[in-house]
Amino acid sequence: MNNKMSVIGVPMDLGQSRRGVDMGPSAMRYAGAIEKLQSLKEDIHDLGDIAIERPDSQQEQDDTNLKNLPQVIKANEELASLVDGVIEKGRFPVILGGDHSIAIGSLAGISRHYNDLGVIWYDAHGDLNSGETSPSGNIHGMPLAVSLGIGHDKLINLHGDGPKIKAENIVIVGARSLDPGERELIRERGIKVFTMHEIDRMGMPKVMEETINYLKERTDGIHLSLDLDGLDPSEAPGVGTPVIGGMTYRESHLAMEMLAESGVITSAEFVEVNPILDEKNKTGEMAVGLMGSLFGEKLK
Ligand code: HAR
Ligand code: MN
Ligand code: MN
Ligand code: MN
Repeated sequence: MNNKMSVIGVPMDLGQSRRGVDMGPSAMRYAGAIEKLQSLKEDIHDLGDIAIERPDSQQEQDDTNLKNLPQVIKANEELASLVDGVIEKGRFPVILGGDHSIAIGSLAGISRHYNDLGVIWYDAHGDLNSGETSPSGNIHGMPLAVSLGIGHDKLINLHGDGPKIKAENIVIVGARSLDPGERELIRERGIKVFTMHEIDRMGMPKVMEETINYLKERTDGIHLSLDLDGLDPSEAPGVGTPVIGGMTYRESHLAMEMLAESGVITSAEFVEVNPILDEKNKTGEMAVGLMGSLFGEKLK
């Protein structure tokens, strides 16, 4: 794995309805994210947090069902350019969210550098909605669909026209809350999903082995998009949309460790940490612990 890393914080909470996830980058920094990375890799640049525009209180909801669309676009454009530049310099981007809508910008910036970018979507949710299928209008439920070229034009064409990734290069791990439109899309496009059912049946070692082998043979880089709500809320309570029956710390740690051993991950993001909903920064600390495992920490 690349020893040179650049960290970008994205204090964005406009892709969903519960305030506080904008403090996610601070929570992870407070839990020692930078020091953890410095202890494992030789060259860490902290690029700080990008500036997020707030919606003004007079702002009218446009004719779409997408909340805070102009601000979400702006933040993601900036993130995409930054991430693009980081990879251009031969460095590994580590993105600290923020709600999951920021994956639109991450993937737009990263995908420029690969012909077949793979994505591991570690999440309770599929984030495969569009304005038409979304039950909430929250853009954090849409980034994977957007990256496939499904959704609002301005989101799809952000930092480069059209789809950024291919359906066959995605693996979703930990899904247990999928909306009807998302299920249909998964079926139609043949997206590989390991739901909690498969994790229970097969065990995490087999799930990760299959995930790694599947992506390794068809991709030229793999982005890990880790939504902390993929973990069980008893262990990661500081998230806006908790869903019971999630992956444990041990399973998640093992998953990260297997990714570290395989050396396949080329970029990563940690999203949806909401310290307002957390218990003494347990979820921020969880994120930093998983970063450690992903980047080669031993003896855990
Ligand atoms: N599927 C629901 C929606 O579209 C909930 C999405 C929740 N998303 C996240 N990211 N927390 O995974 O609104
Ligand atoms: Mn998500
Ligand atoms: Mn989620
Ligand atoms: Mn271990």
